[in-house]
Amino acid sequence: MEGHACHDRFLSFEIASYNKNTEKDIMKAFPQYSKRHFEILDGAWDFCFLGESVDLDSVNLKKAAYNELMPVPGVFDATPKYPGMRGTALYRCKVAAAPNSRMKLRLGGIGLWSRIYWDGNEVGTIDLPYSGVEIDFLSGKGKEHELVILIDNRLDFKRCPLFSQYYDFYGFGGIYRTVELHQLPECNINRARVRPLDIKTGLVSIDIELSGKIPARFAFNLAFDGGKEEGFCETVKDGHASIKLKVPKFKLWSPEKPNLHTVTISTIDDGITERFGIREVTAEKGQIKVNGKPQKLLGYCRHESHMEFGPVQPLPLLFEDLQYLKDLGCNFVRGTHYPQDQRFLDLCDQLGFMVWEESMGWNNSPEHFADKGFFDAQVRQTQLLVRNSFNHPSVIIWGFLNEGNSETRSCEKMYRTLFKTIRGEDSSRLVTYASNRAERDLFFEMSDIISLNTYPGWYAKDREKARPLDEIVPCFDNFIRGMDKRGLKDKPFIISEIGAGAIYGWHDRFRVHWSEEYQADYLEIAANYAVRNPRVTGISIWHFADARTYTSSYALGRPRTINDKGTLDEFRRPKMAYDIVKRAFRKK
Ligand code: ADA
Repeated sequence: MEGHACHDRFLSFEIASYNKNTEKDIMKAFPQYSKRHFEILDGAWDFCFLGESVDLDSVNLKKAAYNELMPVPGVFDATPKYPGMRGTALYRCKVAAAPNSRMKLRLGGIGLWSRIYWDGNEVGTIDLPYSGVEIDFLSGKGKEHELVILIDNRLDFKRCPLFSQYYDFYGFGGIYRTVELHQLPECNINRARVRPLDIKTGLVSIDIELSGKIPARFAFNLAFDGGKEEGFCETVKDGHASIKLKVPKFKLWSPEKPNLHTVTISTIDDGITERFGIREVTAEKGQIKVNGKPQKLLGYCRHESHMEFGPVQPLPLLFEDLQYLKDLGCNFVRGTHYPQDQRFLDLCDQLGFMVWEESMGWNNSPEHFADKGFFDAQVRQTQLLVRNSFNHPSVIIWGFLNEGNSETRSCEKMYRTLFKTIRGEDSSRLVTYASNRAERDLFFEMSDIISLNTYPGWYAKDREKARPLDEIVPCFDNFIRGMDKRGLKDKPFIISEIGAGAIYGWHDRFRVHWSEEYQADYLEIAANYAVRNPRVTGISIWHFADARTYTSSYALGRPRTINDKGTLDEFRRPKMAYDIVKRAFRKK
Protein backbone atom coordinates (compact mmCIF):
# COMPACT_ATOMS: atom_id res chain seq x y z
CA MET A 1 0.00 0.00 0.00
CA GLU A 2 1.40 3.33 -1.00
CA GLY A 3 -0.48 5.72 1.26
CA HIS A 4 2.23 7.44 3.23
CA ALA A 5 2.09 9.21 6.52
CA CYS A 6 2.80 12.92 6.67
CA HIS A 7 1.98 14.01 10.18
CA ASP A 8 2.96 17.47 11.11
CA ARG A 9 0.94 18.56 14.12
CA PHE A 10 0.49 21.92 15.69
CA LEU A 11 1.67 21.00 19.13
CA SER A 12 5.19 20.16 20.03
CA PHE A 13 4.36 16.61 21.05
CA GLU A 14 6.45 14.14 19.15
CA ILE A 15 3.74 12.20 17.43
CA ALA A 16 4.84 12.50 13.85
CA SER A 17 5.73 8.85 13.61
CA TYR A 18 2.55 7.59 15.21
CA ASN A 19 1.10 6.01 12.11
CA LYS A 20 4.36 4.64 10.85
CA ASN A 21 5.00 2.85 14.09
CA THR A 22 1.57 1.44 14.41
CA GLU A 23 0.75 0.90 10.77
CA LYS A 24 0.84 -2.83 11.23
CA ASP A 25 -1.71 -2.58 14.05
CA ILE A 26 -4.21 -0.62 12.02
CA MET A 27 -6.51 -2.99 10.26
CA LYS A 28 -7.56 -1.19 7.12
CA ALA A 29 -11.02 -2.36 6.20
CA PHE A 30 -11.83 -3.14 2.60
CA PRO A 31 -11.86 -1.54 0.08
CA GLN A 32 -8.16 -0.98 -0.28
CA TYR A 33 -6.56 1.43 -2.68
CA SER A 34 -3.34 0.33 -4.28
CA LYS A 35 -2.35 3.39 -6.29
CA ARG A 36 -3.74 6.58 -4.97
CA HIS A 37 -2.19 8.66 -2.26
CA PHE A 38 -4.15 8.28 0.94
CA GLU A 39 -3.50 8.55 4.58
CA ILE A 40 -5.11 6.96 7.60
CA LEU A 41 -5.37 9.89 9.99
CA ASP A 42 -5.94 7.86 13.15
CA GLY A 43 -3.73 9.06 15.96
CA ALA A 44 -3.50 11.90 18.45
CA TRP A 45 -5.34 15.02 17.24
CA ASP A 46 -5.38 18.49 18.71
CA PHE A 47 -8.55 18.99 20.71
CA CYS A 48 -10.57 21.87 22.04
CA PHE A 49 -13.80 21.56 24.00
CA LEU A 50 -15.78 24.68 23.14
CA GLY A 51 -18.47 24.30 25.78
CA GLU A 52 -21.89 22.96 26.57
CA SER A 53 -24.05 25.72 25.11
CA VAL A 54 -22.28 26.82 21.97
CA ASP A 55 -24.19 28.57 19.22
CA LEU A 56 -23.11 26.59 16.16
CA ASP A 57 -23.66 29.56 13.88
CA SER A 58 -21.02 31.58 15.60
CA VAL A 59 -18.19 29.10 16.02
CA ASN A 60 -14.94 30.94 15.40
CA LEU A 61 -12.17 28.50 14.57
CA LYS A 62 -9.50 31.17 14.89
CA LYS A 63 -10.32 31.70 18.54
CA ALA A 64 -10.19 28.02 19.47
CA ALA A 65 -7.44 27.08 21.91
CA TYR A 66 -6.21 23.61 21.15
CA ASN A 67 -4.39 22.91 24.34
CA GLU A 68 -4.90 19.19 24.58
CA LEU A 69 -4.77 16.03 22.55
CA MET A 70 -7.46 13.44 21.95
CA PRO A 71 -7.33 10.07 20.27
CA VAL A 72 -8.95 9.50 16.90
CA PRO A 73 -10.90 7.28 16.83
CA GLY A 74 -12.13 8.29 20.26
CA VAL A 75 -15.08 9.82 22.09
CA PHE A 76 -14.37 12.70 24.41
CA ASP A 77 -17.36 12.00 26.64
CA ALA A 78 -16.01 8.62 27.71
CA THR A 79 -12.68 10.10 28.80
CA PRO A 80 -11.94 10.89 32.48
CA LYS A 81 -11.83 14.60 31.65
CA TYR A 82 -15.24 14.95 29.98
CA PRO A 83 -17.31 12.05 31.29
CA GLY A 84 -20.92 12.22 30.16
CA MET A 85 -20.62 15.81 28.95
CA ARG A 86 -22.71 17.08 26.10
CA GLY A 87 -21.46 19.96 24.03
CA THR A 88 -19.32 21.02 21.10
CA ALA A 89 -15.72 20.06 20.47
CA LEU A 90 -13.12 20.56 17.78
CA TYR A 91 -10.65 17.93 16.62
CA ARG A 92 -7.83 19.28 14.50
CA CYS A 93 -4.97 17.83 12.51
CA LYS A 94 -2.58 19.15 9.96
CA VAL A 95 -2.14 17.29 6.70
CA ALA A 96 -0.29 17.63 3.46
CA ALA A 97 -1.99 17.58 0.08
CA ALA A 98 -0.97 18.71 -3.37
CA PRO A 99 -2.44 22.08 -4.39
CA ASN A 100 -5.81 22.08 -6.17
CA SER A 101 -6.35 18.35 -5.80
CA ARG A 102 -9.66 16.61 -5.46
CA MET A 103 -9.84 15.24 -1.95
CA LYS A 104 -12.05 12.72 -0.25
CA LEU A 105 -12.44 12.36 3.47
CA ARG A 106 -13.79 8.95 4.48
CA LEU A 107 -15.17 8.76 7.99
CA GLY A 108 -16.14 5.34 9.33
CA GLY A 109 -18.64 6.86 11.77
CA ILE A 110 -19.09 9.86 14.03
CA GLY A 111 -21.57 10.88 16.71
CA LEU A 112 -23.75 12.65 17.09
CA TRP A 113 -23.39 15.50 14.61
CA SER A 114 -20.44 16.95 12.78
CA ARG A 115 -19.26 19.81 10.64
CA ILE A 116 -16.04 19.46 8.66
CA TYR A 117 -13.68 22.37 7.94
CA TRP A 118 -10.77 22.37 5.53
CA ASP A 119 -8.44 25.33 5.91
CA GLY A 120 -11.14 27.10 7.87
CA ASN A 121 -13.89 26.60 5.29
CA GLU A 122 -16.86 24.38 5.88
CA VAL A 123 -16.82 21.45 3.44
CA GLY A 124 -19.63 19.30 4.82
CA THR A 125 -21.85 18.28 7.68
CA ILE A 126 -22.81 14.84 8.98
CA ASP A 127 -26.14 14.17 10.63
CA LEU A 128 -26.06 10.36 10.44
CA PRO A 129 -24.42 8.91 13.57
CA TYR A 130 -22.52 5.64 13.01
CA SER A 131 -22.82 5.80 9.21
CA GLY A 132 -19.75 5.58 7.01
CA VAL A 133 -19.71 8.91 5.19
CA GLU A 134 -17.55 10.47 2.49
CA ILE A 135 -16.93 14.16 1.95
CA ASP A 136 -15.41 15.47 -1.26
CA PHE A 137 -13.72 18.84 -1.65
CA LEU A 138 -10.80 20.59 -3.31
CA SER A 139 -7.49 20.97 -1.53
CA GLY A 140 -7.03 24.62 -2.58
CA LYS A 141 -3.76 26.49 -2.51
CA GLY A 142 -0.58 25.36 -0.83
CA LYS A 143 0.63 22.01 0.46
CA GLU A 144 -0.06 22.29 4.17
CA HIS A 145 -3.66 22.12 5.24
CA GLU A 146 -5.73 22.13 8.36
CA LEU A 147 -8.54 19.66 8.85
CA VAL A 148 -10.98 20.37 11.67
CA ILE A 149 -13.83 18.08 12.63
CA LEU A 150 -16.41 19.76 14.81
CA ILE A 151 -18.33 17.28 16.90
CA ASP A 152 -21.54 18.07 18.70
CA ASN A 153 -23.13 15.46 20.94
CA ARG A 154 -26.06 17.53 22.19
CA LEU A 155 -29.46 16.01 21.66
CA ASP A 156 -31.30 18.02 19.07
CA PHE A 157 -34.02 16.34 17.05
CA LYS A 158 -34.00 19.02 14.37
CA ARG A 159 -30.28 18.85 13.73
CA CYS A 160 -29.77 15.14 14.30
CA PRO A 161 -33.14 13.41 14.12
CA LEU A 162 -31.82 9.84 14.15
CA PHE A 163 -30.83 9.73 17.81
CA SER A 164 -32.95 10.54 20.84
CA GLN A 165 -32.31 10.52 24.56
CA TYR A 166 -34.86 7.80 25.24
CA TYR A 167 -33.02 5.24 23.06
CA ASP A 168 -31.78 2.38 25.21
CA PHE A 169 -28.12 2.93 24.33
CA TYR A 170 -25.83 5.85 24.98
CA GLY A 171 -25.25 8.48 22.28
CA PHE A 172 -21.53 9.27 22.52
CA GLY A 173 -19.69 12.32 21.20
CA GLY A 174 -16.63 11.91 19.05
CA ILE A 175 -15.05 10.23 16.07
CA TYR A 176 -16.10 6.61 16.46
CA ARG A 177 -14.11 5.02 13.68
CA THR A 178 -11.16 5.41 11.40
CA VAL A 179 -10.59 8.55 9.31
CA GLU A 180 -8.98 8.38 5.88
CA LEU A 181 -7.95 11.22 3.63
CA HIS A 182 -7.60 10.47 -0.07
CA GLN A 183 -6.08 12.55 -2.80
CA LEU A 184 -8.01 11.62 -5.89
CA PRO A 185 -6.86 11.22 -9.46
CA GLU A 186 -8.80 12.92 -12.23
CA CYS A 187 -11.25 10.05 -12.48
CA ASN A 188 -11.44 7.92 -9.37
CA ILE A 189 -12.82 4.48 -8.75
CA ASN A 190 -14.92 4.98 -5.70
CA ARG A 191 -16.26 1.50 -5.11
CA ALA A 192 -16.70 -1.76 -6.98
CA ARG A 193 -19.74 -3.62 -5.71
CA VAL A 194 -19.74 -7.29 -6.47
CA ARG A 195 -22.93 -9.24 -6.66
CA PRO A 196 -22.88 -13.02 -7.00
CA LEU A 197 -25.24 -14.07 -9.78
CA ASP A 198 -24.72 -17.78 -10.10
CA ILE A 199 -23.20 -20.02 -7.47
CA LYS A 200 -22.80 -22.86 -9.94
CA THR A 201 -20.58 -21.00 -12.37
CA GLY A 202 -19.10 -18.28 -10.19
CA LEU A 203 -20.68 -15.56 -12.32
CA VAL A 204 -20.70 -12.16 -10.63
CA SER A 205 -21.70 -8.68 -11.69
CA ILE A 206 -19.40 -5.85 -10.72
CA ASP A 207 -20.75 -2.35 -10.47
CA ILE A 208 -17.93 0.18 -10.67
CA GLU A 209 -18.75 3.59 -9.22
CA LEU A 210 -16.71 6.43 -10.66
CA SER A 211 -16.41 10.07 -9.84
CA GLY A 212 -14.47 13.09 -10.99
CA LYS A 213 -13.88 13.46 -14.70
CA ILE A 214 -15.99 10.55 -15.86
CA PRO A 215 -15.37 9.22 -19.37
CA ALA A 216 -18.13 7.94 -21.67
CA ARG A 217 -16.34 4.61 -21.77
CA PHE A 218 -14.20 3.38 -18.91
CA ALA A 219 -11.04 1.45 -19.73
CA PHE A 220 -9.58 -0.59 -16.88
CA ASN A 221 -7.67 -3.68 -15.91
CA LEU A 222 -9.25 -6.27 -13.71
CA ALA A 223 -7.75 -9.15 -11.77
CA PHE A 224 -9.31 -11.64 -9.41
CA ASP A 225 -7.39 -12.81 -6.36
CA GLY A 226 -4.24 -10.95 -7.30
CA GLY A 227 -3.99 -12.99 -10.53
CA LYS A 228 -3.54 -12.04 -14.14
CA GLU A 229 -4.94 -8.69 -15.21
CA GLU A 230 -7.28 -8.44 -18.16
CA GLY A 231 -8.23 -5.23 -19.94
CA PHE A 232 -11.83 -4.08 -20.42
CA CYS A 233 -13.63 -1.04 -21.68
CA GLU A 234 -17.24 -0.51 -20.64
CA THR A 235 -19.87 2.14 -21.25
CA VAL A 236 -20.49 4.47 -18.31
CA LYS A 237 -24.03 5.33 -17.28
CA ASP A 238 -24.75 7.79 -14.47
CA GLY A 239 -21.20 7.39 -13.20
CA HIS A 240 -21.34 3.59 -13.14
CA ALA A 241 -19.72 1.00 -15.38
CA SER A 242 -20.66 -2.61 -14.97
CA ILE A 243 -19.43 -5.93 -16.10
CA LYS A 244 -20.34 -9.59 -15.63
CA LEU A 245 -17.58 -12.13 -15.27
CA LYS A 246 -16.92 -15.60 -13.97
CA VAL A 247 -14.48 -15.76 -11.08
CA PRO A 248 -11.80 -18.26 -12.01
CA LYS A 249 -11.30 -21.22 -9.64
CA PHE A 250 -14.02 -19.84 -7.39
CA LYS A 251 -14.93 -21.33 -4.06
CA LEU A 252 -18.23 -20.62 -2.39
CA TRP A 253 -18.51 -18.67 0.84
CA SER A 254 -20.48 -20.46 3.51
CA PRO A 255 -20.59 -20.24 7.31
CA GLU A 256 -18.69 -23.53 7.44
CA LYS A 257 -16.17 -22.59 4.73
CA PRO A 258 -15.91 -18.82 4.49
CA ASN A 259 -13.93 -18.63 1.26
CA LEU A 260 -13.27 -15.13 0.02
CA HIS A 261 -12.13 -13.61 -3.24
CA THR A 262 -10.76 -10.24 -4.18
CA VAL A 263 -11.15 -8.18 -7.28
CA THR A 264 -8.71 -5.43 -8.21
CA ILE A 265 -9.72 -2.81 -10.71
CA SER A 266 -7.12 -0.41 -11.90
CA THR A 267 -6.41 2.37 -14.32
CA ILE A 268 -3.21 4.20 -14.95
CA ASP A 269 -3.60 6.33 -11.83
CA ASP A 270 -6.12 4.58 -9.59
CA GLY A 271 -6.78 1.13 -8.24
CA ILE A 272 -9.20 -0.46 -5.86
CA THR A 273 -9.30 -3.89 -4.27
CA GLU A 274 -12.59 -5.15 -2.94
CA ARG A 275 -13.15 -8.42 -1.14
CA PHE A 276 -16.29 -10.44 -1.63
CA GLY A 277 -17.73 -13.90 -1.30
CA ILE A 278 -19.81 -15.97 -3.67
CA ARG A 279 -22.93 -17.27 -2.02
CA GLU A 280 -26.67 -17.21 -2.41
CA VAL A 281 -29.15 -16.28 0.30
CA THR A 282 -32.75 -17.38 -0.06
CA ALA A 283 -35.85 -17.76 2.08
CA GLU A 284 -38.17 -20.62 1.42
CA LYS A 285 -40.82 -22.45 3.38
CA GLY A 286 -39.88 -20.86 6.66
CA GLN A 287 -36.18 -21.46 6.17
CA ILE A 288 -33.20 -19.27 5.44
CA LYS A 289 -30.80 -20.95 3.08
CA VAL A 290 -27.23 -20.19 2.18
CA ASN A 291 -26.28 -21.87 -1.09
CA GLY A 292 -29.43 -23.92 -0.79
CA LYS A 293 -28.56 -25.24 2.65
CA PRO A 294 -30.98 -24.42 5.49
CA GLN A 295 -29.42 -22.51 8.33
CA LYS A 296 -30.41 -22.31 11.94
CA LEU A 297 -29.24 -18.86 13.01
CA LEU A 298 -27.96 -18.96 16.57
CA GLY A 299 -26.47 -15.87 18.03
CA TYR A 300 -26.65 -12.55 19.77
CA CYS A 301 -27.50 -8.91 19.33
CA ARG A 302 -24.32 -6.95 19.80
CA HIS A 303 -23.82 -3.28 20.60
CA GLU A 304 -20.54 -1.67 19.65
CA SER A 305 -20.01 -0.40 23.14
CA HIS A 306 -17.38 -0.51 25.82
CA MET A 307 -17.31 1.14 29.24
CA GLU A 308 -14.00 2.83 28.62
CA PHE A 309 -14.03 3.53 24.91
CA GLY A 310 -17.74 3.87 24.20
CA PRO A 311 -18.48 2.95 20.58
CA VAL A 312 -14.81 2.85 19.59
CA GLN A 313 -13.74 -0.71 18.91
CA PRO A 314 -10.06 -1.45 19.42
CA LEU A 315 -8.97 -4.39 17.30
CA PRO A 316 -8.34 -6.74 20.25
CA LEU A 317 -11.90 -6.10 21.43
CA LEU A 318 -13.31 -7.15 18.07
CA PHE A 319 -11.31 -10.35 18.20
CA GLU A 320 -12.25 -10.98 21.81
CA ASP A 321 -15.97 -10.62 21.06
CA LEU A 322 -15.78 -12.85 18.01
CA GLN A 323 -13.84 -15.50 19.92
CA TYR A 324 -16.48 -15.51 22.63
CA LEU A 325 -19.25 -15.73 20.06
CA LYS A 326 -17.56 -18.69 18.36
CA ASP A 327 -17.03 -20.37 21.70
CA LEU A 328 -20.71 -19.90 22.53
CA GLY A 329 -21.56 -21.88 19.41
CA CYS A 330 -22.96 -18.85 17.57
CA ASN A 331 -23.06 -18.52 13.82
CA PHE A 332 -25.11 -15.32 13.81
CA VAL A 333 -24.78 -11.72 14.98
CA ARG A 334 -27.42 -9.02 14.84
CA GLY A 335 -25.54 -5.72 14.77
CA THR A 336 -27.77 -3.53 16.91
CA HIS A 337 -28.95 -0.81 16.37
CA TYR A 338 -26.84 0.93 13.73
CA PRO A 339 -24.31 0.14 10.98
CA GLN A 340 -21.38 -1.81 12.37
CA ASP A 341 -17.66 -1.10 12.09
CA GLN A 342 -16.44 -2.26 8.67
CA ARG A 343 -13.55 -4.08 10.32
CA PHE A 344 -16.02 -6.11 12.36
CA LEU A 345 -17.83 -7.09 9.17
CA ASP A 346 -14.53 -7.96 7.47
CA LEU A 347 -13.77 -10.31 10.36
CA CYS A 348 -17.26 -11.82 10.20
CA ASP A 349 -16.63 -12.50 6.50
CA GLN A 350 -13.43 -14.28 7.38
CA LEU A 351 -14.80 -16.25 10.30
CA GLY A 352 -18.04 -17.34 8.68
CA PHE A 353 -20.54 -15.46 10.84
CA MET A 354 -23.90 -14.61 9.32
CA VAL A 355 -24.82 -11.01 10.07
CA TRP A 356 -27.95 -8.91 10.29
CA GLU A 357 -26.80 -5.36 9.57
CA GLU A 358 -29.27 -2.60 10.42
CA SER A 359 -29.72 1.13 10.16
CA MET A 360 -30.45 3.19 13.25
CA GLY A 361 -33.84 3.46 14.85
CA TRP A 362 -35.28 2.72 18.25
CA ASN A 363 -38.95 2.63 19.09
CA ASN A 364 -39.74 5.56 16.82
CA SER A 365 -43.25 6.90 16.90
CA PRO A 366 -45.78 8.02 14.28
CA GLU A 367 -44.73 11.61 15.11
CA HIS A 368 -41.15 10.75 14.13
CA PHE A 369 -42.26 9.16 10.88
CA ALA A 370 -44.34 12.23 10.05
CA ASP A 371 -41.28 14.46 10.44
CA LYS A 372 -39.63 15.19 7.10
CA GLY A 373 -36.13 15.50 8.57
CA PHE A 374 -36.41 12.13 10.30
CA PHE A 375 -37.94 10.46 7.26
CA ASP A 376 -35.20 11.71 4.91
CA ALA A 377 -32.43 10.82 7.34
CA GLN A 378 -33.80 7.28 7.62
CA VAL A 379 -33.75 6.87 3.87
CA ARG A 380 -30.27 8.34 3.49
CA GLN A 381 -28.70 6.26 6.24
CA THR A 382 -30.37 3.05 5.05
CA GLN A 383 -29.15 3.62 1.51
CA LEU A 384 -25.62 4.23 2.80
CA LEU A 385 -25.81 1.12 4.98
CA VAL A 386 -26.40 -1.05 1.94
CA ARG A 387 -23.86 0.71 -0.24
CA ASN A 388 -21.14 0.58 2.41
CA SER A 389 -21.61 -3.05 3.39
CA PHE A 390 -22.60 -4.44 0.02
CA ASN A 391 -19.56 -6.65 -0.48
CA HIS A 392 -19.69 -8.50 2.84
CA PRO A 393 -20.82 -12.06 2.26
CA SER A 394 -21.42 -12.34 6.00
CA VAL A 395 -24.26 -9.84 5.73
CA ILE A 396 -27.26 -11.96 4.79
CA ILE A 397 -29.99 -9.73 6.25
CA TRP A 398 -30.64 -5.99 6.07
CA GLY A 399 -32.71 -4.54 8.88
CA PHE A 400 -34.10 -1.15 9.89
CA LEU A 401 -36.30 0.63 12.44
CA ASN A 402 -35.81 -1.50 15.52
CA GLU A 403 -39.14 -1.62 17.34
CA GLY A 404 -40.62 1.22 15.32
CA ASN A 405 -44.31 1.80 15.48
CA SER A 406 -45.46 -0.92 13.12
CA GLU A 407 -49.00 -1.12 14.45
CA THR A 408 -50.24 2.22 13.15
CA ARG A 409 -51.39 2.67 9.57
CA SER A 410 -49.91 6.14 9.29
CA CYS A 411 -46.44 4.58 9.65
CA GLU A 412 -46.85 2.40 6.60
CA LYS A 413 -45.20 4.88 4.25
CA MET A 414 -41.95 4.82 6.23
CA TYR A 415 -41.84 1.01 6.23
CA ARG A 416 -42.71 0.74 2.54
CA THR A 417 -40.12 3.34 1.64
CA LEU A 418 -37.33 1.60 3.54
CA PHE A 419 -38.15 -1.80 2.08
CA LYS A 420 -38.16 -0.23 -1.36
CA THR A 421 -34.94 1.67 -0.72
CA ILE A 422 -33.09 -1.46 0.33
CA ARG A 423 -34.50 -3.68 -2.37
CA GLY A 424 -33.71 -1.02 -4.95
CA GLU A 425 -30.07 -1.08 -3.87
CA ASP A 426 -29.76 -4.82 -3.39
CA SER A 427 -32.22 -7.58 -4.14
CA SER A 428 -29.82 -10.37 -3.21
CA ARG A 429 -30.40 -10.40 0.54
CA LEU A 430 -33.29 -10.72 2.93
CA VAL A 431 -34.87 -7.62 4.41
CA THR A 432 -36.60 -7.31 7.76
CA TYR A 433 -37.20 -5.14 10.82
CA ALA A 434 -37.33 -6.20 14.45
CA SER A 435 -40.86 -5.74 15.73
CA ASN A 436 -42.05 -5.68 19.31
CA ARG A 437 -45.70 -5.31 18.31
CA ALA A 438 -46.29 -9.06 18.00
CA GLU A 439 -49.80 -9.87 16.73
CA ARG A 440 -50.59 -6.16 16.40
CA ASP A 441 -47.90 -5.64 13.78
CA LEU A 442 -49.38 -4.52 10.48
CA PHE A 443 -46.40 -4.83 8.16
CA PHE A 444 -45.06 -8.38 8.51
CA GLU A 445 -46.47 -9.14 5.05
CA MET A 446 -43.88 -6.76 3.52
CA SER A 447 -40.98 -8.44 5.25
CA ASP A 448 -38.89 -11.41 4.12
CA ILE A 449 -38.60 -12.56 7.73
CA ILE A 450 -40.91 -12.25 10.73
CA SER A 451 -38.60 -10.87 13.41
CA LEU A 452 -39.93 -10.60 16.92
CA ASN A 453 -38.46 -8.83 19.94
CA THR A 454 -40.12 -10.00 23.11
CA TYR A 455 -39.31 -10.40 26.80
CA PRO A 456 -41.91 -12.76 28.31
CA GLY A 457 -41.07 -13.52 31.92
CA TRP A 458 -38.76 -10.53 32.16
CA TYR A 459 -41.14 -7.66 31.55
CA ALA A 460 -43.63 -10.16 32.85
CA LYS A 461 -47.38 -10.22 32.35
CA ASP A 462 -47.84 -11.35 35.91
CA ARG A 463 -45.84 -8.88 37.94
CA GLU A 464 -46.84 -10.42 41.25
CA LYS A 465 -45.36 -13.76 40.52
CA ALA A 466 -41.80 -14.61 41.45
CA ARG A 467 -39.85 -16.13 38.56
CA PRO A 468 -42.51 -16.02 35.82
CA LEU A 469 -40.40 -18.23 33.57
CA ASP A 470 -43.44 -20.18 32.46
CA GLU A 471 -44.47 -17.22 30.30
CA ILE A 472 -41.71 -17.82 27.76
CA VAL A 473 -42.80 -20.93 25.86
CA PRO A 474 -46.52 -20.07 25.54
CA CYS A 475 -45.60 -16.61 24.29
CA PHE A 476 -43.74 -18.09 21.33
CA ASP A 477 -46.19 -20.93 20.75
CA ASN A 478 -49.08 -18.49 20.59
CA PHE A 479 -47.25 -16.07 18.37
CA ILE A 480 -46.25 -18.77 15.90
CA ARG A 481 -49.80 -20.13 15.82
CA GLY A 482 -51.13 -16.64 15.14
CA MET A 483 -48.64 -15.95 12.35
CA ASP A 484 -49.31 -19.26 10.68
CA LYS A 485 -53.03 -18.56 10.82
CA ARG A 486 -52.44 -15.13 9.31
CA GLY A 487 -50.95 -16.86 6.27
CA LEU A 488 -47.30 -16.21 7.11
CA LYS A 489 -46.32 -19.85 7.52
CA ASP A 490 -43.72 -19.70 4.78
CA LYS A 491 -41.86 -16.73 6.15
CA PRO A 492 -38.81 -17.53 8.26
CA PHE A 493 -39.25 -16.58 11.91
CA ILE A 494 -36.43 -15.07 13.97
CA ILE A 495 -36.57 -14.32 17.66
CA SER A 496 -34.64 -11.12 17.12
CA GLU A 497 -34.51 -10.28 20.83
CA ILE A 498 -35.20 -12.04 24.08
CA GLY A 499 -33.34 -11.67 27.33
CA ALA A 500 -33.20 -10.99 31.03
CA GLY A 501 -31.03 -8.65 33.08
CA ALA A 502 -28.37 -9.92 35.45
CA ILE A 503 -25.86 -7.93 37.40
CA TYR A 504 -22.47 -9.56 37.12
CA GLY A 505 -21.53 -11.22 40.36
CA TRP A 506 -25.01 -10.90 41.85
CA HIS A 507 -26.09 -14.30 43.10
CA ASP A 508 -29.28 -14.92 44.95
CA ARG A 509 -30.69 -18.08 46.51
CA PHE A 510 -34.21 -17.06 45.44
CA ARG A 511 -32.89 -17.02 41.86
CA VAL A 512 -34.83 -13.80 41.26
CA HIS A 513 -34.82 -10.98 38.70
CA TRP A 514 -31.36 -9.37 38.31
CA SER A 515 -29.53 -12.43 39.66
CA GLU A 516 -27.20 -14.37 37.39
CA GLU A 517 -29.31 -17.41 38.30
CA TYR A 518 -32.54 -15.95 36.92
CA GLN A 519 -30.86 -14.95 33.69
CA ALA A 520 -29.28 -18.40 33.31
CA ASP A 521 -32.61 -20.16 33.92
CA TYR A 522 -34.33 -17.76 31.55
CA LEU A 523 -31.88 -18.12 28.68
CA GLU A 524 -31.81 -21.89 29.09
CA ILE A 525 -35.52 -21.99 28.25
CA ALA A 526 -35.26 -19.44 25.42
CA ALA A 527 -32.15 -20.89 23.77
CA ASN A 528 -33.40 -24.47 23.95
CA TYR A 529 -36.77 -23.44 22.57
CA ALA A 530 -35.10 -21.81 19.59
CA VAL A 531 -32.75 -24.72 19.00
CA ARG A 532 -35.43 -27.38 19.21
CA ASN A 533 -38.39 -25.79 17.46
CA PRO A 534 -38.05 -26.20 13.69
CA ARG A 535 -40.42 -23.23 13.14
CA VAL A 536 -37.81 -20.96 14.70
CA THR A 537 -35.35 -20.04 11.96
CA GLY A 538 -33.06 -18.15 14.26
CA ILE A 539 -32.48 -16.35 17.51
CA SER A 540 -30.37 -13.36 18.47
CA ILE A 541 -30.41 -13.19 22.24
CA TRP A 542 -30.50 -9.74 23.80
CA HIS A 543 -27.58 -9.18 24.23
CA PHE A 544 -23.96 -10.15 23.96
CA ALA A 545 -22.39 -7.80 26.52
CA ASP A 546 -23.68 -5.22 28.98
CA ALA A 547 -23.64 -1.71 27.57
CA ARG A 548 -24.03 1.85 28.79
CA THR A 549 -27.48 3.30 28.35
CA TYR A 550 -29.65 6.10 29.74
CA THR A 551 -27.94 8.41 32.16
CA SER A 552 -31.29 10.04 32.90
CA SER A 553 -34.16 8.81 35.05
CA TYR A 554 -35.10 6.42 32.26
CA ALA A 555 -32.39 4.39 33.98
CA LEU A 556 -34.72 3.52 36.83
CA GLY A 557 -35.23 0.25 34.97
CA ARG A 558 -31.51 -0.02 34.25
CA PRO A 559 -29.39 -0.46 37.36
CA ARG A 560 -25.97 1.16 37.03
CA THR A 561 -27.29 2.99 33.89
CA ILE A 562 -26.30 -0.10 31.99
CA ASN A 563 -28.42 -2.48 29.99
CA ASP A 564 -27.51 -5.53 32.06
CA LYS A 565 -28.97 -8.20 29.81
CA GLY A 566 -25.53 -9.15 28.51
CA THR A 567 -24.46 -12.76 28.76
CA LEU A 568 -21.10 -11.15 29.40
CA ASP A 569 -20.72 -8.01 31.44
CA GLU A 570 -19.35 -4.73 30.10
CA PHE A 571 -15.77 -5.92 30.63
CA ARG A 572 -16.50 -9.19 28.86
CA ARG A 573 -16.67 -11.33 31.99
CA PRO A 574 -19.00 -14.25 31.30
CA LYS A 575 -22.00 -14.60 33.59
CA MET A 576 -23.57 -17.92 34.61
CA ALA A 577 -25.76 -17.88 31.49
CA TYR A 578 -22.67 -18.19 29.29
CA ASP A 579 -22.22 -21.92 29.78
CA ILE A 580 -25.95 -22.53 29.65
CA VAL A 581 -26.32 -20.85 26.25
CA LYS A 582 -23.17 -22.53 25.03
CA ARG A 583 -24.56 -25.94 25.95
CA ALA A 584 -27.86 -25.22 24.18
CA PHE A 585 -26.28 -23.77 21.02
CA ARG A 586 -23.59 -26.39 20.77
CA LYS A 587 -26.07 -29.23 21.10
CA LYS A 588 -27.31 -28.16 17.72
C1 ADA B 1 -35.77 -3.64 23.18
C2 ADA B 1 -34.68 -2.95 22.40
C3 ADA B 1 -33.31 -3.15 22.96
C4 ADA B 1 -33.35 -3.11 24.49
C5 ADA B 1 -34.29 -4.14 25.02
C6 ADA B 1 -34.40 -4.18 26.54
O1 ADA B 1 -36.16 -4.82 22.67
O2 ADA B 1 -34.69 -3.30 21.05
O3 ADA B 1 -32.48 -2.14 22.46
O4 ADA B 1 -33.76 -1.86 24.90
O5 ADA B 1 -35.57 -3.85 24.54
O6 ADA B 1 -33.37 -4.36 27.18
O7 ADA B 1 -35.49 -4.02 27.06
